[in-house]
Amino acid sequence: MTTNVSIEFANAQAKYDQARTPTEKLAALEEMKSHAPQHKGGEALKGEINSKIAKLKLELEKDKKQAAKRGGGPTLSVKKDGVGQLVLVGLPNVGKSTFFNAVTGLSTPVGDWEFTTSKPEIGMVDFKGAKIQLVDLPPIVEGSSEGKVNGKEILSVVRNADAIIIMVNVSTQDEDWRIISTELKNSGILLNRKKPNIKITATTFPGISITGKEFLKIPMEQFVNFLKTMGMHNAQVILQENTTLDTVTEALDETLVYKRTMIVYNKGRPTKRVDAGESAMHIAWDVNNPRPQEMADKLFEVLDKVYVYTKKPGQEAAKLPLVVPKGATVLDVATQVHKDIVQNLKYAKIWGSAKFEGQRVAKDYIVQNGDVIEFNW
Ligand SMILES: Nc1nc2c(ncn2[C@@H]2O[C@H](COP(=O)(O)OP(=O)(O)O)[C@@H](O)[C@H]2O)c(=O)[nH]1
Ligand SMILES: [Mg+2]
Repeated sequence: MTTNVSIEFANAQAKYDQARTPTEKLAALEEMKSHAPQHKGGEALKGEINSKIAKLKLELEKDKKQAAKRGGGPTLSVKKDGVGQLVLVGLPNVGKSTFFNAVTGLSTPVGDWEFTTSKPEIGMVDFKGAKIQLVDLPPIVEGSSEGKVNGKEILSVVRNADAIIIMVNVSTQDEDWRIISTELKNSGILLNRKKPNIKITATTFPGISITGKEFLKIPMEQFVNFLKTMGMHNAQVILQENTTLDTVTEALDETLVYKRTMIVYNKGRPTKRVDAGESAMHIAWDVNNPRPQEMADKLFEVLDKVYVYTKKPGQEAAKLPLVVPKGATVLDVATQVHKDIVQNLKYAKIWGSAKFEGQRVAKDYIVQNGDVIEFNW
């Protein structure tokens, strides 16, 4: 565009050049507009930006009509089974199938040939009698997100999984991680983080009202302009965390999915971790010391669920655990057991996480791993 511009403008322009989606481009253009020079040439530049914005708005409309499938193209699906579905992701030859066989007890082909695994293999991992589904996938390579070696199909399985196990080779771990996280990101799969917390609701009042302005880290005008560009003219916005154009862009992008991840380091002893986000889990693994039991515990932990045992008054607790989402209450557990219990539940007794064994707790008590719950109804 022009040469005589500020650093802020140049930064925004760099963002524009790197933007992948129309929404990201729009956000960058809005930022460029607010940093456009004030001198005469600046007006022409603003005009140029405005016409780009108008064109993108049309593109965005078209995109919406094509439904929210990022990347589009071929997909593959693996039917879910058990208490949760985990997928094994990694570059060729890193040892995924070897790990898969060790924890599932199956014997799918393992080998030095780069593409030994050519389709998803499904296995079940025993966790205290509950079954976790583990899917061994063909490898991810640079360019998978563009369709290289069935990348679109493979990544569509990853998108649909409950959580992801990423295996890296210790001697190339940073490069492995860079390639895998980039391919996942390009497919709209973000790891170990939450969607930015921005609530936008349409209102019947004209204009945009913002609650939590102190969280806005960009000029108000830029923010409001961006929302209007995105078609939001009458809206109530609630901000609860620091907000920039990047975070709003992400919050508005419905094609993104968020997954919990465990990084498994193979073929050597790791001396540091890859930068996979705060909530990522990390574990070293070695085929000569496979520790299937410990792996099963870790796989369950990645799912972010809780296992409990139910019992009837005067009887033994169930042998098989019941698996519920983390944060589930006594009432949530009852809902999974029987609707009669839900309707007539008076109270529950808990052995395990309660202050004392057999303590009476209310229906909204949050259950913990290993709790025994007795329903009284
Ligand atoms: N040294 C070593 N070799 C391994 C380990 N795990 C797997 N391998 C070898 O690495 C090669 C590729 O393994 P495979 O499980 O097929 O990898 P995949 O392509 O990721 O499924 C095979 O020759 C395995 O025997 C490990 O922990 N240590
Ligand atoms: Mg394999």
